Amino acid sequence: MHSITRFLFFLTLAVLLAACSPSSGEVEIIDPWTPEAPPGRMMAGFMQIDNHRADEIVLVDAESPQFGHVEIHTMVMEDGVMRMRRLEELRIPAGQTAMLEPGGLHIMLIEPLDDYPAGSLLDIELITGDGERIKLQSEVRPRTRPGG
Ligand SMILES: [Cu+2]
Repeated sequence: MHSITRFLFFLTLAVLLAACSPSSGEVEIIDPWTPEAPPGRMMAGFMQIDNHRADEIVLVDAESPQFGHVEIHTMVMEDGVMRMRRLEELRIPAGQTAMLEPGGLHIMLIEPLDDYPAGSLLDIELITGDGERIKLQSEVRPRTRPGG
């Protein structure tokens, strides 16, 4: 290759790689799921959130068209008992991961507007302090029985 051709080739390659790399600013939602709950009861949203951005993201709220009310919750120990608490801000530093899993952080899906048996898909939007909406679909899965 002529040097100018080679230069343009590598320049194009570099631009393509930059556009595809996770550092181009993606927030990745991995394996969002929700345990099945009795009809009418509130449900929980679990997932892994990877912040591939160069900046911290701050989640301040969440919404779902399938629930009357949605909150971000954490678990805290109070008088020797684990209790759920609403979290005003869920901060995920640049390059870091937040795990929302049973016994810890979760999205609390309150006031279901319908029944959502296993196999249902729940539309959830995570809302940042900047008003950005991160959309995801959480799959309702059968509750696994202890020991079963
Ligand atoms: Cu909760």
